[in-house]
Amino acid sequence: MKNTGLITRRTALITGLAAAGGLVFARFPKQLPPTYGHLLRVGDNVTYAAQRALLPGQSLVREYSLADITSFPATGTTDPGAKLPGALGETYRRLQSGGFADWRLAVEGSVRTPRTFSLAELKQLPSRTQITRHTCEEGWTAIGQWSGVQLSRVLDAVGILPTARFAVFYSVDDWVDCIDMLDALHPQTILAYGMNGRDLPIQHGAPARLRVERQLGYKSMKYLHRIVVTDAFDDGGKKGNIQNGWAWYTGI
Ligand SMILES: Nc1nc2c(c(=O)[nH]1)N[C@H]1C(S)=C(S)[C@@H](COP(=O)(O)O)O[C@H]1N2
Ligand SMILES: [Mo]
Repeated sequence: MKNTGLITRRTALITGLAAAGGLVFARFPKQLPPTYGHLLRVGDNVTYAAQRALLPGQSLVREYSLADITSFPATGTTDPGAKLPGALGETYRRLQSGGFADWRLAVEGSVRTPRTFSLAELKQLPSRTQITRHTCEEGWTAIGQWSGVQLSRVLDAVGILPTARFAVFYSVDDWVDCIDMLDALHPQTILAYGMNGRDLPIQHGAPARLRVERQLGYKSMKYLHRIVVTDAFDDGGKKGNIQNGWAWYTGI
């Protein structure tokens, strides 16, 4: 009973925060984050709302010059061929030994013409090169140059349906993660196949990785093999961020 006051106050605070989030959202009804309404994730709502309110539409992150490029550590999975168990590692080793000529990126879901892209086909699309700062949740940052194709070009090529709201990414090392259409169509969101003027190295996600420049490093998925456009949020289940205790939206 002694704690009732405290609990009530805390509940009131949380309710108040949720309400504040709701107020902000009243102005952005189409941009509710999928975790909206989950009290323990009220921070996601506020961050998301603040980002969307402060950064109108598609503002660009800062791009640096060649002289700013730093050394760039590789984290998480850095050698799928050697480290992944069984068929996953075996498949990657085979693709790697063939110079990724047999690698395919499937793009499907809420699209008019689902298809796969070879690396050569991705390289035929107009390219974009950007020098950006990567921020890892572990506390380090690094500046690197990324070359690839804008995700929006790939999505244009398959024709996303008007109901599409998210792009879900699948990696060789079995991560599942998604971003909303605002980030998916952002001009600096690219499928990178080059780094610092060379082919994307194995440790950095060869043959192609995502770069989501307005979010923390772990949203930039390495070793892509499949993209599914969806109308509804997909938390990726046990392979996704949320069930592993990570925030889905990590705007910086
Ligand atoms: N498939 C996959 N993508 C991933 C990771 C990973 O382990 N596997 N690590 C993430 C994290 S935490 C960061 S900081 C960056 C690291 O990219 P880098 O290894 O090129 O520095 O990739 C992200 N994407
Ligand atoms: Mo990270």
